[in-house]
Amino acid sequence: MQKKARNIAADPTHLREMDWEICAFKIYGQDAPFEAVVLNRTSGEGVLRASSPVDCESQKEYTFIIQAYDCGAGFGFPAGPTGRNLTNTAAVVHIQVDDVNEFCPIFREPLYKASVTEGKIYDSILQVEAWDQDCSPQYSQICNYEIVTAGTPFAIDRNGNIRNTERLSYDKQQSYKIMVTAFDCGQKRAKEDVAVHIDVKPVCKPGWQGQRQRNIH
Ligand SMILES: [Ca+2]
Ligand SMILES: [Ca+2]
Repeated sequence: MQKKARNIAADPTHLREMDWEICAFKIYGQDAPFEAVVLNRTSGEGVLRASSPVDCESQKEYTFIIQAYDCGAGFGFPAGPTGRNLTNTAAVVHIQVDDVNEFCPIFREPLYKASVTEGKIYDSILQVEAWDQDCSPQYSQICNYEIVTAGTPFAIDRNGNIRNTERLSYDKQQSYKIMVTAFDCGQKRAKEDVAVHIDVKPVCKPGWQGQRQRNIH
């Protein structure tokens, strides 16, 4: 607004005005929660500030017109500035609301379950997924998943795909319960980790099948 004031001073048509002091700025825009206050009537300097809290999650950006009013006769009525507006002093203002990383990732499911056949290596046993309410990609995208439980024969990639890192044996362990967490791209961790239950299924033994067949016949 300082720049705008200098433009006014440099414009001879305005310098000829008897009374060209700036008495008010008015904002024209749909529900723009901003107000402009005159700091210096002579220079036209003012400050633009939010009249109520702005929240990136509610609205990411605002566009409105700001108009300066001189101190002509009639200004100051309760209904608002009625002075002559200075036609060169309208400006379009575009405001982008920066994001704050206030939300943690949340897993879409309260519990994940899968089963695998023993002896096999899987590229992906199952995929877990978390999401985040923040408005910017930086603070809402999930950049990393981690297995919290130590010493498990599983690994997880950046997309939440869980795979086994070794062949599992039903005789050794029939099921696994592991805890998984997620991080957004601002490194904010999920408030609650999620449990993943993986059951190991035995491979059918030929001898057992043979016994069964004999019993049937
Ligand atoms: Ca976040
Ligand atoms: Ca946010």
